[in-house]
Amino acid sequence: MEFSAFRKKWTPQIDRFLADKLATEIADHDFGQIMAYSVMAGGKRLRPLLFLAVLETLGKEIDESALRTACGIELIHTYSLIHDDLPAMDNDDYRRGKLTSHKKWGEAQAILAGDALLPLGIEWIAKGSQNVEMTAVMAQAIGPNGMAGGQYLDIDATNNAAVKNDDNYLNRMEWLKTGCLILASVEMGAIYGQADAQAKPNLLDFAHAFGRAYQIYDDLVDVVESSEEAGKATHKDEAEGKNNTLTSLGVEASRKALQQLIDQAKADLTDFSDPVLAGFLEIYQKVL
Ligand code: GRG
Repeated sequence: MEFSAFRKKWTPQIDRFLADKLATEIADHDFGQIMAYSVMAGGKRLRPLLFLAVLETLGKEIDESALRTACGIELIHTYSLIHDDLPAMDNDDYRRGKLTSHKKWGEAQAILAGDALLPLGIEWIAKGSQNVEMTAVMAQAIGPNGMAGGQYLDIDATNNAAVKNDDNYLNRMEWLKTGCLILASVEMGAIYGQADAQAKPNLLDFAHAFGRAYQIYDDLVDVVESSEEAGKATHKDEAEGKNNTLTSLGVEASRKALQQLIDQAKADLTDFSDPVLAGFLEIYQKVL
């Protein structure tokens, strides 16, 4: 299936599943509402869509269990955003065009909403997949050797001027923060869809290139949007003193690196006849 049709078909189903289950499966309705406020704030659902797209690519039927597993990934992603926005971390007032969780509900409730979304996501993955390996893949991707480790490096770098231009450090930090969860979404799809020994490495190679590209894209979006708004190239992260590859590489070199990763990701998909995964790469055109 083409990516745009796939996205149109599954995004509303992901949204409905998340809304229904958060409204009915959380004993305390008010707490469920605080969690749902951030989950239902209009995310792109990139990671659950990636997981489902791998199943589609492998010809595996997408049923309610697959949907619960996919939505578990989105719960975990949302936890990371809520905690990342906290005053102790990025201190952001807005996320997905709405007040951040701590601005809306207070810091303690935002911490708790994140604390609850993380294990709920793991529970949905475990129950949806009935698969220990998939659950472990996710736990590893978000732990000290994954997303939390990347966030640690990011926070640590703010007090360490030496690493701001250290490409190895920045690449590692960005991979752990962003790439690991994207890779895990694809790897879980490969396990759930029973990818064979030829398909699995190709899917994982695609996920490596796609995940690395996503962070570069995310940094470039800020540049493109701020230059469209202001008529000149300003960069929000530079202004805020953030650490990323873009501030180290510069805009044109970042675009070139992004194009190389897209080409690599496309090459990793040549064995698959279904076009859905290649379609995810179209989102990058906006910044090239
Ligand atoms: C708190 C342990 C901990 C980790 C936080 C995710 C994260 C790590 C930080 C967020 C900061 C950031 C910009 C990371 C890059 C990843 C990224 C692009 C997140 C936004 O994901 P999208 O673009 O957003 O999929 P939506 O809102 O569409 O879900």
